[in-house]
Amino acid sequence: MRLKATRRSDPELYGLVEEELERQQNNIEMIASESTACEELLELSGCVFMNKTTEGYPGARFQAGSQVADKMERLGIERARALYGAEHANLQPYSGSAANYGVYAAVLQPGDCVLGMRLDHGGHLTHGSPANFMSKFYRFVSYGLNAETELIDYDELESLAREHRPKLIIAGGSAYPRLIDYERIADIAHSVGGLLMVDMAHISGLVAAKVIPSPVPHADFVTSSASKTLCGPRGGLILCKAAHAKALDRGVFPGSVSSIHLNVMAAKAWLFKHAGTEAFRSTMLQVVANARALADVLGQNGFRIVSGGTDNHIVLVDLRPKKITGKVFQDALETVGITVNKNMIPSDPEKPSVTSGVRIGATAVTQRGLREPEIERIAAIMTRVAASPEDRSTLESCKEEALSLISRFPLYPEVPLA
Ligand code: DSN
Repeated sequence: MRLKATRRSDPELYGLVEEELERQQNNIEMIASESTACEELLELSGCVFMNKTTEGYPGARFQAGSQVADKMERLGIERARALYGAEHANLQPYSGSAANYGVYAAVLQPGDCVLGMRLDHGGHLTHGSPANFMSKFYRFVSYGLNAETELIDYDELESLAREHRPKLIIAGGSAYPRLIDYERIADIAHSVGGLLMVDMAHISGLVAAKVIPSPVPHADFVTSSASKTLCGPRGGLILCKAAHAKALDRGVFPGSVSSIHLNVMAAKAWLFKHAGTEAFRSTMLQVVANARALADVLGQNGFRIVSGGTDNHIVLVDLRPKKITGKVFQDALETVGITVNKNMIPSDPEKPSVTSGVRIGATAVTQRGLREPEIERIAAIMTRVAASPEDRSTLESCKEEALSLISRFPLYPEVPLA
């Protein structure tokens, strides 16, 4: 990439960036939370806004010299609101997790009850996992999936809400491949005097492109990171109803963040314009088509697809019919140049470091231009690897095929690499 100064002053570090670029170029990247940042995002993330310290909100800053930052933050907020049809937007959270903390800071008191989806059923660490420090402050109760359909068990969710009367219900997660009935969960939350927060981190690009239904009309708060299907920089955002705007802004600053990462905010502001284009929509439509093609072919080849398919960018695969674990499959695929992550399947008998499944995402490969024919070839490679994860000659020939496939789709076709 264009790291000319770094190349001169720190060849060692420059070498690592080059090495990572080469890794990304030569591998088929299918981690569901990843995407490829375009040149504008790389530029803006490193622009001079990085030099400016500012806290507070436009027109009410704690540091002088924030006039331009004010204009940029206002522009980003307006673009985010327009993109999602939201009444209010806050772009200051440093990440999707920090966005969730911002909402908690806005509406919860220590000891309050929160109802979120189980991590091993597709939720997120910040939605109530005992491993996350939020569980020290709030009383998290978890709902999960119906054992047969592997869809959210809305009846269980409702009865837990009636029993515990949570102040906040959280919908959304990291490994849920299906659509969510936001209206129903909002009704449940409001009927027990609570609020609904939807964490749409994984699907916010698909929502922006109107490829899947939006939680915005139904949820009191919607949180997201920008770097998953939204294909943006690593940062967070929160949308909310106007009635919660003041509380939310206080929950974010001074509640849970301090000085703003203005450089990343500038990249977000660019993104919110770009994500409203036809080009972005057509990429998102293809993301879903590619994920469906992957689920179909893997299913035909003897893998069990959790919930029977996908409505978004995620395919969650149960490997037990193949008699291998998530760890073995992830490692074997890495050897051949396909990057996925091991993932718990619902009610997984294995521990999180082993797992019975993998989670596969279609976003980054779709950005590179892969369509159904290439996805079918990837599924065929995955099938061969699953059959012989320790056979060196199988892995060698799969590696050659994966490299020859991905080499036809440059990661940065229009960017000079030096
Ligand atoms: N939860 C991680 C993931 O989905 O990969 C990142 O937020």
